[in-house]
Amino acid sequence: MVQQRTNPLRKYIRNRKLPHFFCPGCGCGQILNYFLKAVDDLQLDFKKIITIGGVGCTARIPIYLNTDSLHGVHGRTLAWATGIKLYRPDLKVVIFAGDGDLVSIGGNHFLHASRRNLDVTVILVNNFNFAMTGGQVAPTTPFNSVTMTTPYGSKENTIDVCKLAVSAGATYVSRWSTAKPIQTVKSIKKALQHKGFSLVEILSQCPTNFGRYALRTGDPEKVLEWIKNRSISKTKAEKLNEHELKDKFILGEFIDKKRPVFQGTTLFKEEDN
Ligand SMILES: Cc1ncc(C[n+]2csc(CCOP(=O)(O)OP(=O)(O)O)c2C)c(N)n1
Ligand SMILES: [Mg+2]
Repeated sequence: MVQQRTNPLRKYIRNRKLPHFFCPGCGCGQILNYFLKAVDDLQLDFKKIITIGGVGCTARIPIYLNTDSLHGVHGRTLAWATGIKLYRPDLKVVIFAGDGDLVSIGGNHFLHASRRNLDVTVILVNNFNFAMTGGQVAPTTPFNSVTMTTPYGSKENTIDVCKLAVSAGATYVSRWSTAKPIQTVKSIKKALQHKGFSLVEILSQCPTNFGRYALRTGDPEKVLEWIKNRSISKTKAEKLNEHELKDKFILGEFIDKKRPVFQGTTLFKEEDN
């Protein structure tokens, strides 16, 4: 008799029939898996985690999770997270944000949540474009890339989200890619245990839109290869000059420090804290 094996992480997935939201080869499935592996390794109480998604491919990750979750307006994940965290500081809030969601429409919330050291974890899926809406240019799109809205190549400078987070005041910040599962899981574990604003940026392949327009390939492996070829560790990057680092993605941890977390100024009386 053939023995049926169940994936040990299956217990964290909502027990209903859900459609498959992601395109073949999309990195979102891997990232969902990395997050669950981190939760399982840490044996976190899943009922004490709230997951939030805005709108976008990435924002659909929480739909699969058997946590209380919120799926709402594009770019406003950190506004909800602030409200939840101030009312229920005992809950762990995890945000799955697309690059457009976090630093384009949601850029202002991102600066202020970092500045306040809001005690939440942000898992940023950087697929270099607005994927769900068809592949428009995003603040993370590499310079000169062809996208659906930049047929002659994007002429806008790219935001380094990790640098932005560190300078705004976030207290745990790292960047990895879907090609680095061990480091990514380790980093998500650190972020989940961190008290304060933690950001794990994960560079991820979007074959359907970024691949097709910018790299002229819809092959997930080739898009992943492109990410891998451009990636360099922080230790190696420290020995290179600005010119040599052009077009490179620096992977590693950029900050891990302690600082008082935001608890609001008027919502709670001193004795409630
Ligand atoms: C207020 C608002 N503006 C714009 C949109 C349209 N919209 C939906 S998803 C999206 C971009 C998603 O890109 P990103 O956040 O990078 O997520 P991805 O799909 O790439 O994972 C946009 C512009 C919207 N739903 N709501
Ligand atoms: Mg995106």
